[in-house]
Amino acid sequence: VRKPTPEDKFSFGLWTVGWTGTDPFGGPSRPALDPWEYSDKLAELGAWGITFHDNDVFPFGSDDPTKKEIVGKLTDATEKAGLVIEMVTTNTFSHPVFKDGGLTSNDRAVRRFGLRKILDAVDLAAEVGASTFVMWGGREGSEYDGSKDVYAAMERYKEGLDTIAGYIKSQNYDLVIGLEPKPNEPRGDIFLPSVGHALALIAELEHGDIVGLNPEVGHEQMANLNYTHGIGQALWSGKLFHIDLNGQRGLKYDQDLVFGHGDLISAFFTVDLIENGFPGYPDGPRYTGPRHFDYKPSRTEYLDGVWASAAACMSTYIGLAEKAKAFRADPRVQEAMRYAGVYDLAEPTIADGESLEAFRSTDDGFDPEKTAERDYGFVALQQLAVEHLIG
Ligand code: 3MF
Ligand code: MG
Ligand code: MG
Ligand code: MG
Repeated sequence: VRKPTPEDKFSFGLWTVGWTGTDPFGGPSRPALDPWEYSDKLAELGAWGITFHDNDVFPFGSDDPTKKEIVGKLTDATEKAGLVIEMVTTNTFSHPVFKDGGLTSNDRAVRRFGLRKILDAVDLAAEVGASTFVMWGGREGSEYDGSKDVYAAMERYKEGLDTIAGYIKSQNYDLVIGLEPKPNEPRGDIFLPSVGHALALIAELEHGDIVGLNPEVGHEQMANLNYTHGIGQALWSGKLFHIDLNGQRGLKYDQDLVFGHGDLISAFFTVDLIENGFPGYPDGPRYTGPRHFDYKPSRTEYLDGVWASAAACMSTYIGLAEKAKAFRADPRVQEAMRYAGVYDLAEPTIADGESLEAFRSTDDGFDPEKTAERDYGFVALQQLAVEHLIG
């Protein structure tokens, strides 16, 4: 597999390569670097950009001069390394003040504090030239159904999002918001548990035109959902603004494995959709944003392993992209797709100009028994994908 280049648009959260291995059962298994110490190595590996939470860079509660100084060191380092800062987000989950949420805490004073912190991070995002502002409401949710008025929580979520999106517009910031769904962890249940839930909330917003999604592979898979379908629907809705690529093996805690180290065939079709688009709509919507990794270098690894795992994310993506190109170009695959009716799904069911009356009164000589004998060949098509994948 070839080496990544900035044209690949690979980016990494500072909290990914910067994760020290602290989990609920143990402390750090490796040291933390300073926020500006990641840029050179990421650039050397072929990354294009970085992303961060406000408090990945400066500690919670820092005063303005401290923030300015630390952010300055970071932007100097990224510029020197030739990296962009493509996305910024807010940490409204680590400090215990957010234990019942930021925008949907039952405590109004916490909500007011949380919203101010998010607006500050929006200013920071604009200042460092980010194009996406991600919002993962990790503590928005509950453990016990009796503790939360869900109607009120949706009202407050909407109020918060419209305030933030309205502020972005009022400042003419070149920013869009990407909501990140997750079903659970750290809360027992998190609001906006899936891509679909987030799309439904966006549809209710006043400023929903600049609010879209940042779906994460593992988050959808933790809910046993299909990530490729999730981003496919988000694309169809014009709402796929950003992505979090990683790996997850089944219904368990958020593993944040290296991309492809979970469900490899699902990762193959995710990359196939991103790189090659919808088969029946060659001119249809495409994802052109960053290939952003939100993974955790496993706790068993030390610093060499951190960099090896970052390189693995990019290498796997490139390898899968090459395989997916070959898959689509393979005449056997195109024939199998034709046989399977994949392209036929793009044809409207009722013809242009055909009246509903005419449509209902013709049966086209359709024979359900005969048609039920159709062989779709989906298995053969899938086997071609597997053959491309294993080489
Ligand atoms: C948690 C996540 C988050 C979000 C991040 C992005 C800490 O499971 O995935 O990472 O991706 O907050 O904005
Ligand atoms: Mg995550
Ligand atoms: Mg995750
Ligand atoms: Mg994420």
